[in-house]
Amino acid sequence: MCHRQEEYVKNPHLDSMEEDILYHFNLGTKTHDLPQMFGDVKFVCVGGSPNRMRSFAQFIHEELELPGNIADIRDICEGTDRYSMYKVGPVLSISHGMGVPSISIMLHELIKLLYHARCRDVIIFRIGTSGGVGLPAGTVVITDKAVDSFFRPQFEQVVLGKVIIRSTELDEDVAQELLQYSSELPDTPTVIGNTMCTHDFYEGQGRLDGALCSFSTEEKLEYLRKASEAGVRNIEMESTVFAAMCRVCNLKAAVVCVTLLNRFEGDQISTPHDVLLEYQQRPQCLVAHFIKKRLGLI
Ligand code: R2B
Ligand code: URA
Repeated sequence: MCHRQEEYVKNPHLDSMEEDILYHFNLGTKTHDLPQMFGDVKFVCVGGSPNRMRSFAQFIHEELELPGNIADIRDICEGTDRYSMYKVGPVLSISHGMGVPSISIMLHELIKLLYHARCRDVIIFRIGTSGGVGLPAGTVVITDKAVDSFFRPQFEQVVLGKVIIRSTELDEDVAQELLQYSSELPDTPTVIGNTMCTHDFYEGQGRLDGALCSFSTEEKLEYLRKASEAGVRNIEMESTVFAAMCRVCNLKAAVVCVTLLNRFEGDQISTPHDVLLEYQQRPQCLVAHFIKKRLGLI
């Protein structure tokens, strides 16, 4: 039996547009042959920093033993400095900046890109950093549910002056598969848990060290305890909108973030730079391992 995969986009207006300009990528349907450029993409990895996503592309190039030189992997979005995008074989690596508005603009254009390129069966990963809730620094958290600051598994978007609520559940099978593969990797302590997404790094995450702070140490710890009771294991700034948009658009998605500190013990990120770099590679190694397994390379 032939199963027709649902389209990734959910917008009836798109079909009547003569041209679609993906403004923040500096790409477009008239100026670029998107099916030719991206039609074979099967895995998309997104993360905050442009440099990290370039090194991830180089790393994947080596892991997949692709031909050519890593120095030749160029930024497809070099015509704009909003986002960076690298393609290595079936893997696309894109930066999304910090916070919900930045990643949501990127996701609108990415999901349209996958649609215009007629991609099929794509899995998308957010690989990032986070603050741990009761976990030692360096732990990888695979997100079960992305929750908001009230610990609700939902994302609220204001559309035409009204609040639209979307669910933030992620793909359970991909999460379980990632957890299983983590046990095959050295130095990759990994858990599955809820990830809280906030709209601020300082007050919004209960930090005492921002330019403003309106609460006591005891109130901060009480909030973190409540988060922990609600199953929250880490805190970052993009997971709810990432989960919500991918879910509505039928994209299989997972969030894999390493913790940089235990928020019960402090707020400042004081770990040495080289240790932080090693931590940041952990989600990359896990996702690379997943991709290699799926491609039958290991
Ligand atoms: C994790 O790290 C960034 C803040 O430092 C933010 O983008 C996030 O989600
Ligand atoms: N990213 C966050 O959003 N919070 C942290 O505490 C660390 C990284």
